[in-house]
Amino acid sequence: MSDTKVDYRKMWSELGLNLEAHDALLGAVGSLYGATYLTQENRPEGMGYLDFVMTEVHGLRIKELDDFRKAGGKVVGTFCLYVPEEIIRAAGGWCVGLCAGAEFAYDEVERIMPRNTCSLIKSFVGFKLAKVCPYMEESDLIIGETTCDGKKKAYEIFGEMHNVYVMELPQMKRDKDLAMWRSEIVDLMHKVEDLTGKKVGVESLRASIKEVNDKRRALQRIAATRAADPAPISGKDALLATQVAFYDDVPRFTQSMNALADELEKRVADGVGVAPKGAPRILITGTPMALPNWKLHDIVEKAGGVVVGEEMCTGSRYYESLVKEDGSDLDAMIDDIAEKYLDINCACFTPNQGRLDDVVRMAKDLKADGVIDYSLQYCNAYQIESEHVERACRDAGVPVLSIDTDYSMEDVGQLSTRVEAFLEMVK
Ligand code: BJ8
Repeated sequence: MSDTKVDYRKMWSELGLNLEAHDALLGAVGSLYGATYLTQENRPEGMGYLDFVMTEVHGLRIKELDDFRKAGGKVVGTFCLYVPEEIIRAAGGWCVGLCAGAEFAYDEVERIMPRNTCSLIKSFVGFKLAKVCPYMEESDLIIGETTCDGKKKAYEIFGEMHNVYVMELPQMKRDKDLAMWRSEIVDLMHKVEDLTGKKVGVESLRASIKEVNDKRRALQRIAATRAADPAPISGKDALLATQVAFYDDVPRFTQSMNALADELEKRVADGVGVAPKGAPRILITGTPMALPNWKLHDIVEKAGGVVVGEEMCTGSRYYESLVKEDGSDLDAMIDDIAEKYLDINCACFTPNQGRLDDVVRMAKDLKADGVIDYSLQYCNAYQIESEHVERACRDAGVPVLSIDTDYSMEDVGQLSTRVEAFLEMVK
């Protein structure tokens, strides 16, 4: 959202971006950010860091990636939580999570894939076709994964436009699946080593495990403060922290989030909140909300509720569990990484009881008055799993509302009416 007229245009142009389309995207994201974020009252001061990061989202951070690559470094882009950042960093690469949270160039996308494809997939293909994402263009390699069928097939098309490597992810969590997954992680390690020209060693992997764990620990501290009533931070701001975690510089981000957590812990001790005490508290579960998808959080919070947690890949699934730090050698560390990552509860897996348990546990821990189960349209895995989520919540005595939507703003009025009625019902 930096001023598109100055500074960075040469860099964007060298990256091959379509400057006109890129200006349009940046302008739209800037306006949305202003309307969604900067209108909030009583925000924690620590959010200033994330405001700054967002202001420079295609500016300073891209310059850092650019300088890193010009000095011989390699950038690896990812789309899914299952791709272990620790391995990429241990091989000397930088990892950036690619966003795919906005509608762009759908007309072009629908010429090459069905209309009834989920927004997230259409978004990343659209960003590539329209040449508007500098993170994609800075990625020397993009890692795909065999999660849902839509992504799996989309990577075949995407692979014709970019250097893509696909990891095979099992769909069950038996011992033999873990063994297969571990071998995929070893293959990824060799792939990234070939790219960077650096071997993963015991010390580098140990350091990267610690570094990424520290980032997750900072996010865990922020998440824990959201159990307080009044909540010390809005759901929107907490969501933004997780979204930025995917692409910001790791040590700098961790330091800033620990400073934010210090402030939030003080707010809790002082009884300071962003929403009045007693405001309806909502846990959101479902498909990930990639930048700049803030739609549902905004609807809930503008209707007088407060989002106190996200059971999703841009939420607890990202930071709740850590890789063990006591692995004695490379093999043991790779075992630990394989175990931690296979433990993520995506609806692509069957059965997926762990997610249902997490939703109920989080609703209790965060004292949520209700759960909203959010699915992107045409995402079969999450839409079908919705039945189990509803049942688990009802059995636990937690009211639940299921919502199917996409990235467009056309249904905001209708969703607001449903959310307002739900908030009224849960209080
Ligand atoms: S670990 S949730 S990031 S796969 S919404 S593209 S599933 S049709 S995003 Fe995901 Fe990894 Fe799972 Fe998380 Fe397909 Fe559904 Fe679209 Fe989805």
